[in-house]
Amino acid sequence: MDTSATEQSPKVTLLADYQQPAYLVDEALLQFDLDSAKTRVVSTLTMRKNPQGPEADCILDGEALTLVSLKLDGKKLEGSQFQRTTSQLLIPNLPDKFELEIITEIEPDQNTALEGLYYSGSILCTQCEAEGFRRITYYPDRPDVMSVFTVTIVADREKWPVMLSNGNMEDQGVFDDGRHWVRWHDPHPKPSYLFALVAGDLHVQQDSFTTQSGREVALRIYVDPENKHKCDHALTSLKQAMKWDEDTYGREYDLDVFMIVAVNDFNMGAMENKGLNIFNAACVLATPETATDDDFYTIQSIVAHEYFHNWSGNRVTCRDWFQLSLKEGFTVMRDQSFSADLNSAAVQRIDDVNGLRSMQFAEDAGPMAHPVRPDSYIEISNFYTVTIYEKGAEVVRMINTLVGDEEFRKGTDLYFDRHDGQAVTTDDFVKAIEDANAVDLSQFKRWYEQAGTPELTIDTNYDPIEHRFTLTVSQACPATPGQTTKQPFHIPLAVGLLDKSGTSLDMQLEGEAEPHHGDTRILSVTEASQTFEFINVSSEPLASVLRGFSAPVKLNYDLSNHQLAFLMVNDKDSFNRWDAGQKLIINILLELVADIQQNNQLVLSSLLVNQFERILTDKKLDPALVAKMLTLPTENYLAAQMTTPDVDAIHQAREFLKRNIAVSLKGLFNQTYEKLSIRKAYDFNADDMAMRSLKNVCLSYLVASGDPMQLQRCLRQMKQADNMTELLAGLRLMVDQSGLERENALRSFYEQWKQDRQVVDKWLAVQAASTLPDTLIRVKGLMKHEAFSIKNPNNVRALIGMFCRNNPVNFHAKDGSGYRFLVEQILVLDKLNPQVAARMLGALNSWRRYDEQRQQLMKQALESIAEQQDLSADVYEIVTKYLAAE
Ligand code: 0A1
Ligand code: ZN
Repeated sequence: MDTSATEQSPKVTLLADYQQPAYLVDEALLQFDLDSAKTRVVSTLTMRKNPQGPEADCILDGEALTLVSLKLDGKKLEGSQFQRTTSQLLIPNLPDKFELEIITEIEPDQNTALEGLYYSGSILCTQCEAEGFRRITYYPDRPDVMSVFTVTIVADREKWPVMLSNGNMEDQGVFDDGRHWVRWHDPHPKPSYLFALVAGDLHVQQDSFTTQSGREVALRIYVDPENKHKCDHALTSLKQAMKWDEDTYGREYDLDVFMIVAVNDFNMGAMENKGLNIFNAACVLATPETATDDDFYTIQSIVAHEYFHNWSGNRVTCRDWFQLSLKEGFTVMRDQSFSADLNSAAVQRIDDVNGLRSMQFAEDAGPMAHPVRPDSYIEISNFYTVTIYEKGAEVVRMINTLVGDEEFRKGTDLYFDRHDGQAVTTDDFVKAIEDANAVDLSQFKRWYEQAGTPELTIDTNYDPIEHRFTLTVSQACPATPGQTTKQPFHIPLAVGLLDKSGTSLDMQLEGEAEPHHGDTRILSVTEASQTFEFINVSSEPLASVLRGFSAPVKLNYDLSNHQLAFLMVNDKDSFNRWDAGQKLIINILLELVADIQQNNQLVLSSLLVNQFERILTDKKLDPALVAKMLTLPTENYLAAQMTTPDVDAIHQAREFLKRNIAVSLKGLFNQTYEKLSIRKAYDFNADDMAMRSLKNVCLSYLVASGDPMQLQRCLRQMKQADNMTELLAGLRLMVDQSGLERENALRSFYEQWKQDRQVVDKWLAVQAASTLPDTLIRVKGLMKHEAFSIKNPNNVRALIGMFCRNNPVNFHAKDGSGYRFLVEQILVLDKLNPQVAARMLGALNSWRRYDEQRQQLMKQALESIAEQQDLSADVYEIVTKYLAAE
């Protein structure tokens, strides 16, 4: 029976409804007759009833499939023996054990959603997480069904010389008719979301790695032949990651080969398919000429992230998609500590926290706020969020901080050992840490259950007679959709006490026999309000709290600008030094915003200029840290600090501050720039990267000073640069300057790099971020350029995403033109690629925070999307949640 279901409003999935699968798949044999227009899939599943499962019919998921035939234990099933809807296949009356043969056909080159099997450039590839496998064949497409896969691929030999799937290659051969075949076997049972297949005419870059137990693993990176010179960095990163996971977590790789494939069309960064990672080309390919330091850095961390999933995600996987942070939070935490170990730990922490505060805090404060372990969703693709990933990582990091490093490692050893080959929950993860260390994390688990960013308020008091210092910490967490009241969190609060000269004071709590030695100690905050009494404090201290950002919270701690300036140069904790500086800058900028709103004369803070001068001349400071400290917070972040953001005043205030700092410290910026302009060949190492970052910050101030000579210097840097870091830094500065020089710079950049997709995306993004008033017109023009295709997610993110998310003055133009533009694009994108469309909607996340006029315009924009018939579940979920009553 074939029922073409009529479209209803999409179904909500609830954690509370979780049931074990009714049927399990022990073995999956897949045969692909491959071509881009039509691929035939023969799936032979050895299945059995789950003894622990509910009494229910066998239901297989399947979408956008043509069913050719269905056989049960070798016998063809007629249409009356099963039921089919647009998303499921139900087979009643099955025995306890049976074999199903399902033949389906799919059309990879019609697949613009990039889920399932699709065609990218000239490569056929798959993306199955979270629910893409059901677009390849009918299957119980849920992570708690784990099976051993054997995959045979048959295709034309000329067209598809390389054919890959998960696991180890078992056999291959050639037919007389010009086709060839290959068989891959993955001995590790896995859920369908980790299935992968790739075919194409690919270049392979090879290397090898010997594991700690002495096994030799072949490493292969597959790319389009034109990119064969761009694989070295990813390969080095992979070897670093393999070694680090052995040293740090005792995790060894478990197949004979580890493969990475780069594709141009990909919805996300990369995917950890067992033994066959598929990457967005932008997250693998790099040469100094085409990739910036940030790109090199990101590639290193994404390669590691996907590799680390081999244990945190693949060997131990998620029971259901509510547990997504089980693998993602833990794996991000692991990749962050890998990057911290390999590069500058301070800079890594600053970047991680900066990202968390600007993206995740906004998510927590908006209509899509959800816990690290959500309890409902409409479309799971919408939950690959900064909350699941970045806040999830902070949650695991806090566990590590609370129990200690050795204890954490004992806990993860137990976790991997206990749950190897299983699909488990975040509770199982926490339980393993508890059991290995006899600690109680029951209150801590609220971090997984409660959404929202807790706010900590710090009050201090010093009694000079008793030499007592009292630190009172109160916590509160704002209501979020569906969660009005919250219970107190268990928060690790890292603190240090500084005396007037900046020296650390011993910290002895009331009741302790001995003072704690060391600059920092962790206080365990569990109550709504809690007081810590420090005794024997010889002089009035200044407390440095939340060192290293020990918990993902907002801090209300009233420090004067002078105290912030003091911490900015004296704090022992690099993160808090940076953070004090940022808070000082924010205070100053918000005062400037108020002055602009009241038409007051703007005045430059000499306090800030003095501190900048001290930092720039501090020879002991890592130049990378100096660069971070001199970087002003983004306009978006400033907007998040205001009750009602004033986009224009923020822009003006920031420009004013930057220009005036530049003018005041021009000599010093000049000198530092010159000192750092030593010509030497590009190398990706922490020291050189640090120098380039500071050099580029200096250049940005010099250009901001308004001196026309500095533009020439910027052009000179571009001309002389032998690397993309310096070239792009120059171009970024040029795009905010109207005039012929800008146009020439853009034109010659494009002429030089038009063959390189990664570089062209940068060229698009740089223009979309320009603060010049004609940017939207230019963005629209660029959408017609040969370099742009709306079907390519990287192009969309570079141009439309950059404009809508990172160009607040233009996107939030008072006439609503930015919002209308976004609506038009979302409606087009939703028909092509719902995941990408839904992500673009994120630009309107904070719409309720803006002034009345902009709110109205953004509301209209959202309503005009909500009104559409046939919206994807992805866009439907976001738009309805955004519009839902407060
Ligand atoms: N698991 C991947 C992320 C990912 C998720 C979904 C995708 O397609 C919709 C693709 C990749 C990771 O964490 O890297
Ligand atoms: Zn991941």
